[in-house]
Amino acid sequence: MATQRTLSIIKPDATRRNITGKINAVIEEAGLAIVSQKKIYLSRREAEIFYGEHKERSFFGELVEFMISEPVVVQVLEGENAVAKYREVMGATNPDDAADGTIRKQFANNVGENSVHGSDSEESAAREIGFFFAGREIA
Ligand code: FUP
Repeated sequence: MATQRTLSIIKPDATRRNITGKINAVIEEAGLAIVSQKKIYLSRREAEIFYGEHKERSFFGELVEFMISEPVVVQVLEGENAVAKYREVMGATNPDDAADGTIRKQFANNVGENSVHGSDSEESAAREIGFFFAGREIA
């Protein structure tokens, strides 16, 4: 497996609870390196574009409000097979279905406030890293 990069977001439920360090510890213990990160407020427009694939879903409005309610930490993670690896480390979207030891099992409040985002494919990772880090050199 080749070294890959993936885009992670530590979401508002986690920044609000001051647990970004705990989540980063799980990421690093899993062997993924945090090669870049920044804490930012998403604009409404950015949140709507980022989750555009869900715009017809009933939860879209709530999801956008949530994502702009507090700062987020956007990160580029690197490691062997990083896209699939981070999906494993995050656990299932709904924390009730997430495996023990995963970030969502340990920290998520519910299916909406689920603490982290991770790209779902190499193509999404490239697009999402470009969305947040375009034009910047990444370590
Ligand atoms: P994931 O790839 O695991 O982040 O999950 P999805 O792309 O399916 O969903 C993206 C986000 O939409 C979730 F992180 C939270 C929100 N969502 C809900 O609020 N309710 C749902 O039933 C499904 C997703």
